[in-house]
Amino acid sequence: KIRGFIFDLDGVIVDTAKYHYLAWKKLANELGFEFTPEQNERFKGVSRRRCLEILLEIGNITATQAQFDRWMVGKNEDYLAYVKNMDESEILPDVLKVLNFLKERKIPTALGSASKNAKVILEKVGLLPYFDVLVDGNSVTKAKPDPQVFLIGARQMGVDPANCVVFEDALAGIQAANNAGMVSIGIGDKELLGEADYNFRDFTEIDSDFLTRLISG
Ligand code: G16
Ligand code: MG
Repeated sequence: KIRGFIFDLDGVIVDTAKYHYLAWKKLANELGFEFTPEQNERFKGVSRRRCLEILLEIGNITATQAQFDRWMVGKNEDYLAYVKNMDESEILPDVLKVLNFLKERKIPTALGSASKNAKVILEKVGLLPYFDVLVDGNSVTKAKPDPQVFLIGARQMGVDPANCVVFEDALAGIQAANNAGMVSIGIGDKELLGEADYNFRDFTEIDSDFLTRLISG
């Protein structure tokens, strides 16, 4: 029986990956190399610090600590310039349908994201009131596939991990949910997310019958 619902942010609720991509691409170009959308796939669900490490590997660049820190700050400023213009039109299709289903039934919800900007993004798109618990990049020390982010979310909701479900678009996130002993739902490419308990292309494929079955076990 599912008692708590946990949502990843980027790729599940909103498509901020496109803004992350543009900000990383700008930095790569400034450093003199190209960064493609295909390469950006590796950045999904990965912390900002780890993304920069991967980017510098791609460009074959060694950075001093000071440069590394400066590039982290610069990328985030560029990213936040995009976030600043976000509004409710960027909520992915039928996400609100699912959130309203849960709200009407007073079922606990949590956000479980690697992003340190999660709260401001939820505010921008008007979804902050839909979440009882926020666990983001500011409150975790271990990255997905470590289950930490989702276990904290379950504890703060007051729900046993075995009674939680997680919506995720990244393989590491599905693995984190599985490692937490939760039901995992892959949102996106089934080929990439085959380890999930259930797979859907997006929330338009999730109907109230499915949600009702989850909560009535
Ligand atoms: C998101 C994105 C990642 C990004 C990370 C950290 O994860 O998918 O690409 O690097 O957040 O973001 P920030 O730089 O805002 O702290 P998630 O877990 O929401 O999919
Ligand atoms: Mg994601």
